[in-house]
Amino acid sequence: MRLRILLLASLLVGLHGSAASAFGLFPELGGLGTADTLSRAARWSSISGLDDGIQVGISPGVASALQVAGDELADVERALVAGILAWESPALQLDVQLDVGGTARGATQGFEIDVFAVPASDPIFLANPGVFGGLAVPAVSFFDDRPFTNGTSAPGYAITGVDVFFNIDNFQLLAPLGAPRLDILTRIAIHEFGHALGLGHPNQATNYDTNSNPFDAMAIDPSDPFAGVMVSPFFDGQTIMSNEPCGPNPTAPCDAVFFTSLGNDERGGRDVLYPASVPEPGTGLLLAAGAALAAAGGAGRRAR
Ligand SMILES: [Ca+2]
Ligand SMILES: [Ca+2]
Ligand SMILES: [Ca+2]
Ligand SMILES: [Zn+2]
Repeated sequence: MRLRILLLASLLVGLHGSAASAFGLFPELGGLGTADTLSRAARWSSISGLDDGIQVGISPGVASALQVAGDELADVERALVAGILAWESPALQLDVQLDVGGTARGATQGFEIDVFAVPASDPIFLANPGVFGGLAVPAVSFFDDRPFTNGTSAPGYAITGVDVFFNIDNFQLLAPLGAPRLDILTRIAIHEFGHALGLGHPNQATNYDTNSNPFDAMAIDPSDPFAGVMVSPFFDGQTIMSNEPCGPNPTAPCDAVFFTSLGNDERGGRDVLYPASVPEPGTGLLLAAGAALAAAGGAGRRAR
């Protein structure tokens, strides 16, 4: 049992994608000031297919490959898709198809984002030995005139395709956890799709914020999304985009691995990269629903 807990702990450490922050950027750019870095940073754009949403193809059998004995397949599918759709905003729509033909390995082949589940022995995991749960491999290209989601444009990188891989063997290590492991699947899906949308690890990449408090909501002006955003050494180590949510050497899972919705860091990073010109509908309702759950003493696990 102790060995399993240690293996599980190492899985929780290794939630990260390939090279890859508040929020960070992925891939990181060097040698530019903050404003130029944020403006040029890789993101999806209408020039690379964002105008009709990002088509996400989940390869046949992915959810069943991530199914651990005791899980209902429908619950695994729901947990996976929920982690992907968690990123949606009026400016960022994801069109997810489960068990669909036409996915292809190669970041620019297949759907705009393809999702695969492969064993630990797959070359993609052998080539990235520090990675345990999942990995995002993006392709990016530079465009002289790359549109933002607020209708303005500037030179910069656009993400043109991504492959996301889950490690089948390591998901089996979650078996001792029981049903809450589905929350871990959702968290890992949010994390990897954060990379697929252009976000890095705030605990490793340069961390950006609008102030020195890593826990508050970032107020982003959609018409001027980089205004007031600065480099900050203060990050929230438990944020979903952190790859050490339980610290560098955890011996047991901490609450942060069960987070199943965006925190302030993720929302801030998303809204800087994908400024939405209209307020997000339903936010007030969601907050009210969250408060009601917390008041009921129920699923307060992700209320932050
Ligand atoms: Ca598209
Ligand atoms: Ca692909
Ligand atoms: Ca802040
Ligand atoms: Zn990562």
